[in-house]
Formats: sequence, structure tokens, C-alpha cells
Amino acid sequence: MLSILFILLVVSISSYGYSSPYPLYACASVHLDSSSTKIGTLYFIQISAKSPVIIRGILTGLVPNQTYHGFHVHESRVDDNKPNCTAAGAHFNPFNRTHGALVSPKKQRHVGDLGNVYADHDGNARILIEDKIIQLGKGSRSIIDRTIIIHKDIDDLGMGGHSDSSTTGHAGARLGCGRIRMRPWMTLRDVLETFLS
Ligand SMILES: [Cu+2]
Ligand SMILES: [Zn+2]
Repeated sequence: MLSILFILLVVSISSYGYSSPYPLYACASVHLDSSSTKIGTLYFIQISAKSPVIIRGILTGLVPNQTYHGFHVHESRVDDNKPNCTAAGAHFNPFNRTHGALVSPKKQRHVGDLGNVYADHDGNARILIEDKIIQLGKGSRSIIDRTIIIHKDIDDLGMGGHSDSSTTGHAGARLGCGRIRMRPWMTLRDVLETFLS
């Protein structure tokens, strides 16, 4: 934990004054669908153009022991407060692929496919995902101003045999969502919440 914090600090300081836009930071304030009830904040960090994006945060108030929930980036942005999660549209899929898993041997996935997150016996999902497909920088794989969604049901990763397995992973209703916004920097509080919580 502390080593990650240290690396981040060093990278932040060493990049100061250079023209490189990295490291890049983003966050998403996640609310229940069409509700002002906030269930958590997710932080996104990318140290360089070639490094993975790290997603960290805790979502609370999920159904206890409901285990896995599909977790994706969808293509359109939603409002910051009382977001209508349906307005986020389909999975973020700039290369017109079929739905798949976060780690897929043949890279057969939507850019926005992040697999599942796990809700523990208290209904909290502690999220730590590392992914090299999504990007925070500019380009066709950028997730900035798109929407992160947590679904009611498990994502079958395209293998469930349902009619919507190859498009949505049969992950069911949109429980909550949040617009992914670029941030110019991370505050100390962000860093603490991201790495020490
Ligand atoms: Cu989704
Ligand atoms: Zn998908």
C-alpha cells in the first residue's frame, strides 16, 4: 500500500514542470439509478500512456451477500446528480466487438468490459481493478466523460447462453452509475481514500 503511495508521489513530483500530461486522474461519484443517494466514489489513475488504468474505491449499500455484480463502462455520460443510468447507453464498444471478460485471451471484449465486482456480507464492494485496455488519455479507448455502471446481477462474461450474453453479459438492471470525470490532480484526501481505505 505505502509503496504504491510512494511511487505515486514520486511520479507526481517528477512529472511536475514537464509537458507530459501524465499521470492522469479521474473520478466518478456513483449514485443509485435515478436517485440522489450516493453509494461511493471511484478513483481512476494512469501513470503513463503505456501503464494500466487502476480503479480503486468502495461502493456501499449493496444487497449483502449478493456476491457478484457486473461492472462496465458504458458509452454516454450521465448527469452528476440523480443520474438516469439508462441514459448511459450500451457498453463502451468503439471496435465493435462482442461482450467478454476483463481478461480475455483473444481480446474479445468491449473496451468497457470490466467483469464483476464482489459485494461482501455487509453489502460493500471493495474495488481494485487494473486494466490496460481502457485509457484516461485522449483517443478511441478513453473512458473520460463516459459512465461506470454497477449492475444488479452477475456478468456471465459472454458465456451464459442467454440471448443478451454476447451484448451485456446478462447482468440485469442498472443498480447505480456515475459519470467518469477527469481531475486535474489528486487531493491528499483522494490519495488516502484510494490507497489506504
Ligand atoms: Cu453494464
Ligand atoms: Zn460488454
